[in-house]
Amino acid sequence: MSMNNTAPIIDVDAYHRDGYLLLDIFDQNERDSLLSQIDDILLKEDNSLDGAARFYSSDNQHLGDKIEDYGRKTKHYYFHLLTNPQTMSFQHIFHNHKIMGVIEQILGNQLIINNASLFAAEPGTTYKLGWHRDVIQIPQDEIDEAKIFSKERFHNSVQINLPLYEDNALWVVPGSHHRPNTEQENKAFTGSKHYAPIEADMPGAVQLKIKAGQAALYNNNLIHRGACEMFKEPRRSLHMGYHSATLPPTWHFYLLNEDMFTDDYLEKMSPEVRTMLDEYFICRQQYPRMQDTWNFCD
Ligand SMILES: O=C(O)CCC(=O)C(=O)O
Repeated sequence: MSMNNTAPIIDVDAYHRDGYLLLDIFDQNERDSLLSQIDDILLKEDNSLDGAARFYSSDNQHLGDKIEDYGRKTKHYYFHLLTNPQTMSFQHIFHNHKIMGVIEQILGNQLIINNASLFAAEPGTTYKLGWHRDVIQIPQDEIDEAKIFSKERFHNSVQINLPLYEDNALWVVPGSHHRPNTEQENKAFTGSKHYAPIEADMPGAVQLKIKAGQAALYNNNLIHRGACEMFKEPRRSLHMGYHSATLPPTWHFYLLNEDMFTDDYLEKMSPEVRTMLDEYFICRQQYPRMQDTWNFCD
């Protein structure tokens, strides 16, 4: 895919300095249309919302939820979109020209999608994911912070959150993506290199107030978390990750479960999404070993 000149121009230096950036992406019509495509699938008559407010731990949210379970518990849901035939009606978002165009300004061209999900919750839900950097695939004793969180190392991955309602649930520590943890941050992590305890206080934390239709682009090496005491509006936030095929991928690239791509599913995809998936698998053949992405030579 090549640079699209209708995408907004972003301040790439500010993105690299802070590790994140907010920008306007969707107008009201685009938002409403996406929202109705999503809610048509999510709010089926038979998934009645239980309304009982209690806290469900979100630690393992990345394992993914089932669409038909939506609302059975008052919890934050995480739906995988790349591997789910039920969510095909809004897979066009993966190749949206504005999204691709802004990410190309950071990573260069030949973008490959490697993650896509939907965060969804109903008003009254409490959501707390522990502070982390997205390094969960790396065994803790192999995380060499000075090597992988540095200004010198180009991080070939951009993550994007795209809320369709105002979303205040993403918290970040600005600038933490290109340096190891400070002593105070290490204290907050209490010895873990993956997740801090849910109630940990993180120094320098900033809550991102992302308006409906805006996007937060971020370097997912940032110390960040998802957390909201109580959603006042529904949460419908799309979440995607890309890298450029012009450079080796990072560990974020390896989350996709290849077994989910049955011939039947691949055949039903739109030609654009099918091409994106074909490009993903070509890249995966080129870089088959996830552990090379952190055990690299200087
Ligand atoms: O809920 C969010 O916005 C952030 C989720 C998150 O931290 C993650 O998926 O790694």
